[in-house]
Amino acid sequence: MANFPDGFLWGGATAANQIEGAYAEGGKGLSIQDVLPDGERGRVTEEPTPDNLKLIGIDHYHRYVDDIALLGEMGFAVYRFSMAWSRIFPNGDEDQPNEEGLAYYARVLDELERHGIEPIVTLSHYETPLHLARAYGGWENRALIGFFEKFARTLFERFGDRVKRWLTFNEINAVLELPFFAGGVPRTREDMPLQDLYQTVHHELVASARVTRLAHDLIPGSQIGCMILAMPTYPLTPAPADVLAAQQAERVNYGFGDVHCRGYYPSYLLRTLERAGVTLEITDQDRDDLLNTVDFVSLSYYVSVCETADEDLRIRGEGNFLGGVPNPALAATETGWGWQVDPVGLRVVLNAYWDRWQKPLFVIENGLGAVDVPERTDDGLRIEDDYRIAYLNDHLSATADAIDDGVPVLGFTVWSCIDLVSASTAQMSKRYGLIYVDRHDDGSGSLDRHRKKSFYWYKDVISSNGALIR
Ligand code: BGP
Repeated sequence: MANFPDGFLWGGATAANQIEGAYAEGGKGLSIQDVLPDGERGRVTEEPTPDNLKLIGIDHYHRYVDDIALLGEMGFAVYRFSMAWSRIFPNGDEDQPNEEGLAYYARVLDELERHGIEPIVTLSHYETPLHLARAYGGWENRALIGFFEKFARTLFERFGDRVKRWLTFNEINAVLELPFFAGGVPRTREDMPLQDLYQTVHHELVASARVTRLAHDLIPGSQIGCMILAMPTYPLTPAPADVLAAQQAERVNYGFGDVHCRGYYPSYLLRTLERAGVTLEITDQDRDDLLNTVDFVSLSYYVSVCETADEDLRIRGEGNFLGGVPNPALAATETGWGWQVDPVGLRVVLNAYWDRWQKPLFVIENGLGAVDVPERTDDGLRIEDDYRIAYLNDHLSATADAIDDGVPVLGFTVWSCIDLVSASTAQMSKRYGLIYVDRHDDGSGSLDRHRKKSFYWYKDVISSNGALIR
């Protein structure tokens, strides 16, 4: 039996662009997601096109009252979601916020309060306003720091009495692979020299630190987290050259947490940049800003990868954006999308992060994207997603093991509580939810909600504070 501490924060997570829809309602401006019909896979359209499932999403914008009631039914202590930047500042560079957008999120918070669910709000979940991408070149431009700070200040001033936990950038390290998707930079990775890529990263890191300070100044008792795409990197073989290659690959991702938790660039990262001929523009003010470190580290965890020094073996497998060499020891445990399932990797990463940063951790995303095949019964649809239950059980068990190892883990929010549009592939058929949404890849479907078997299972997990986890 697994042991979770009293007060462990059980819940689920979503992102505005993957659930809300209503892409042009309520005064919302366009975000980069509105012109990315295939998710992160590269196609960028001039205007929103009807094949982009995110334009309607799961229509959460209109159905949030019922959706939140379902979260309440599961007994959620917390719910992590994002407030879409382009709902609050439609172009991103206005002086005054869009009151209709603020009113919408105030109503969402009302519903959460009604069900006793604490909100955790992500400020930026792959949702840069499109205008900031097109007119300014996205996060490659230092001007975005100020626009982001204004957005954050608006939310902190309006909702700071109701929201204490905030996350800055979702999966901040993803920008290394996906400059447009994660950073609003209208260039491909291949066309971006390391100099420009790391300058982009630097602007996001400074912005994250500046809003951390702002939250601490404006919101008594606020807790600010960074959010890292966690992907433990194992050596492909015990050969020392592979161990070194794995360590170096791991550091590429560690760099983000190091700056967030220590308040300055680690020497290995500065040295790597220097060797590559990169000279970052880091002002004295930036250095001062970076000293505002986060209160906790949140992470998404889906896959682990391997690394090798052998060029011939360095093939890139499928994975959560960053990818890596597939693990031969996990060959038989792929999801339908080629992601290798590795619950032990979660225990590995929780221990490694705690050892390194000594900040409380939050598993803010973990779950299984799978095809569900509903059966029609007299009382509706039945979805027997035992595979999802098994996946979550094993990852929660690994979380409990890490807690038992001495790692302070604040909570676990399932990705996702409800089916939504996938980020990487923009499909509905890659379902993550505990709640089924009747919508399909061709856009058809009633949008009705149905509780899956995992819904009832998670409800029992929460009410037993994890005692059901094996
Ligand atoms: C993370 C993102 C989420 C989410 C999840 C699952 O990278 O933060 O937005 O979607 O992964 O990935 P996907 O939807 O690509 O299957």
